[in-house]
Amino acid sequence: MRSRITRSTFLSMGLFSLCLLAPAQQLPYSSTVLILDHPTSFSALPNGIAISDGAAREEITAVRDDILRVRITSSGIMPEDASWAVLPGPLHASVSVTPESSAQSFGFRTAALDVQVNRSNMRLTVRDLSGKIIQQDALPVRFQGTSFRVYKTMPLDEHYFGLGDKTGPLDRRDEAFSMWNTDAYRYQESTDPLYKTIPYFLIYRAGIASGIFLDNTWRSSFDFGKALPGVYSFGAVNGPLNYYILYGPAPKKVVEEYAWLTGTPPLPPLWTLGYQQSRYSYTPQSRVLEIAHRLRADHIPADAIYLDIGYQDHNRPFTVDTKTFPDFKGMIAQLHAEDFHVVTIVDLHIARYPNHNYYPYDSGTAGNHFVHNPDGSVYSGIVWPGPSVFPDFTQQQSRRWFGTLYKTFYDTYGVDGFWDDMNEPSIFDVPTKTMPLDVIHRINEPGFITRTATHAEIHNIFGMQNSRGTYEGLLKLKPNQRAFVLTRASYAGGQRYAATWTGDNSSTWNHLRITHFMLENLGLSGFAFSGADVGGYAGTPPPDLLTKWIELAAFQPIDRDHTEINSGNQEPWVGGPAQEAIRRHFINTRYRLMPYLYTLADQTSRTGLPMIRPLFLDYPDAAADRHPIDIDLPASGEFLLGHDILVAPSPFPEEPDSYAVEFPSPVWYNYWTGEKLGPPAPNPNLPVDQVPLTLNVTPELASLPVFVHAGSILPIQPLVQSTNQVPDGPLTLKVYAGDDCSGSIYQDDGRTFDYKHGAYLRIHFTCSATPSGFTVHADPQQGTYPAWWKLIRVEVYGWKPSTRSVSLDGQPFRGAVLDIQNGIAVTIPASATGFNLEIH
Ligand code: NBV
Repeated sequence: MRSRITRSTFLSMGLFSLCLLAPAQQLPYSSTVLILDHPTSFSALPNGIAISDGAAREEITAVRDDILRVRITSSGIMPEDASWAVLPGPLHASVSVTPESSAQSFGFRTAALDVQVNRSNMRLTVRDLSGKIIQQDALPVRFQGTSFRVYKTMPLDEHYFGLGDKTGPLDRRDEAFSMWNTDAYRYQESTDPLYKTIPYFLIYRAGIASGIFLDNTWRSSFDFGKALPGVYSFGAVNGPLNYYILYGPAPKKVVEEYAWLTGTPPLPPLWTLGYQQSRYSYTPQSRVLEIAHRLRADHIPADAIYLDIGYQDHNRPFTVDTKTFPDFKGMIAQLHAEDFHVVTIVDLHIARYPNHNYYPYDSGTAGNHFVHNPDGSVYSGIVWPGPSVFPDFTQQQSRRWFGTLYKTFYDTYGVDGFWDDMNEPSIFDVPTKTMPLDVIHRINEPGFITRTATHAEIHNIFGMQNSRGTYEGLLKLKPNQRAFVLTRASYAGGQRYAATWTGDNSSTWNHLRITHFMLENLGLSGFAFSGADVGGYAGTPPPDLLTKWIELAAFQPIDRDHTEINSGNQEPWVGGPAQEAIRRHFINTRYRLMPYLYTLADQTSRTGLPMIRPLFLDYPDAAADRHPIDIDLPASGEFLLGHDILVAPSPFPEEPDSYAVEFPSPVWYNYWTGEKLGPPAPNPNLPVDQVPLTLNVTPELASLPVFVHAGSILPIQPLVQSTNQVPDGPLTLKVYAGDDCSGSIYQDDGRTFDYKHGAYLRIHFTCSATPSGFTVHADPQQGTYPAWWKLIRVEVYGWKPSTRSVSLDGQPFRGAVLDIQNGIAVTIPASATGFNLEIH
């Protein structure tokens, strides 16, 4: 049987409109349709199977027992096997499989999965070893010209997460998205596409998670039952049909598998977890210092000040406007002396400014580092500096050259981090907002065939390669300093080079409401170090909105207040002392929680598990039917900071109405008071294990409901005004009695890579309550980094002492058992060999 090849006129697009398009913008579709539904041959491979349908060939292979790869070519020739996202090891990894076929299907088994292709219609079904369907083709794979589409069945109770920074509800179900990196100033809840292309999503159904990663850099699209009910689909306009299937069943395992494929984010410098102050633009120099001084004078802890484009001479990257910044280097030295770090924006476009000793342009031209038009001339587009040229970031040598441009700012001026904006790339005065699709990029890269590629192929990775050039350049300049890069555009795997933010959001309550959805989906998509402009970028927030935003952002990975040009001031003191006091309280809380945040950042950098998380990631069994409770209205405002902290703002933050907090497990504690909540009272209509713990909350401006999971041990430090300061006083361990009680602390110098050679500290804690007493145990310290604390104050919540006698490492201990709100506290000497504290 032959595959069906049909030719049809693409009437729905309208031939007339097609004729009006300039050649470079012409649609990449032809009318030739190829449907893969008549397999002509099957063969076994050591690591999978191959199927032919006429000239078309499909290969399904096992990368690991729990990760499959599907590659399909309509021509029979597999495209180049190279990836910007997948690390070289995983790209070439494979495991051997056990062939397993029947009269109906041809397939194989791994230690985790059963993979079958139907012999008559070529549809793929992936099951777990108990026979549960994980993923199944709903329709045949379809090629149309250069484009392709894959269709999967969409059970009613399945939910979809990820896809990077897309807006809309947390769950992607019933939504559709396209991937085309776009400068989306003032985007709203339905705006698409946005800045990043992360063609990866996590699938979750009744406690079982899997994932799909389409590794294709061309314009792609994802549809979750919007076009065809009961079917989700994905495809791209061109490029390889090459996707990975990741299998959990635990959702965390899928996240870790995606990190195994595409990399984890590096451990960030500690200061980047502090509060950061930004605006477009703090200028002149005196205004920058004024902001810094006010933060210190008002005792608002802060770690970084950002300089937006206003510091540059005529917006030319790698320059300083010496009229407004007469002593740039001195200003930075002064900010350093006051414990601030400085981040400068450096856009990727280089001003086309010949014959003026503008080194970035002159050296880039001499080295032939800029992208070209099809006729071989250098492409030029209008951006902030006026006519500009664009580094060819897909050439290793051009990235290296670009990386050297940071030398003066990084080495001489002492700038601490760099902010890569406009790298979709954004181009002014053209309707497409970007380069023409036929602009020519050169690929000159280990692992890739050396060739040219059009902008249509490179567009979605341009920002990622820009941030890679920045990151790797900074590491070259200071090999033992952790580099900090903040990028707006990126592609899957870009988390290896840069943190990110959600672009030009708005100062509205609705944007505050959707921020955590964006950050959670970014985190599930590899970008764990992310933040939204606190207070909103476009417009001026009313004081209450800014206050609430600062409260919430204190519990999110990157906490940067930023706003646009000509908007009202947005610093923490704006709106008066009463508002400022609330904001200070929450920023103080973040700084006290810094050991917990940094310990989480360390976990993220090793595992890829995000800092801000949807509830189902850590509590997949929260509901009896194991649906993700994040999609329930009561829980839709909630998010987790790590496993232990639950933040529960109103799901509709502008409304004064009370709301119910729904907890993902039966016992939690109030973070602010230590009060124990739960287990829930029995409900005659429900089995005991199905009664959720809920709490009714009346929203107040000055408070934010935050809870701690029973069985957590949180490390807390004395308040500092910046992460440069060594905390003065004991380390506090807040111990919340409960089952499987544990916690840990990770510390190092916060700046260098010395931790890779043993200069870190990691201590694991456990606790248990027995009839005879309450025990808190610390394992011996791992690593050689010295602790800053000499004393540890152990606070225990949810347990009452009887005799108040205390023993430390088996010896009677004289220290007092103090009563604190809802708990007790004992202070003991710290020891690198660990301790065993028993309270009776
Ligand atoms: O550099 C100016 C802005 C920046 O403040 C913002 O954060 C970026 O998302 N930038 C966009 C360029 C122009 C915005 C209109």
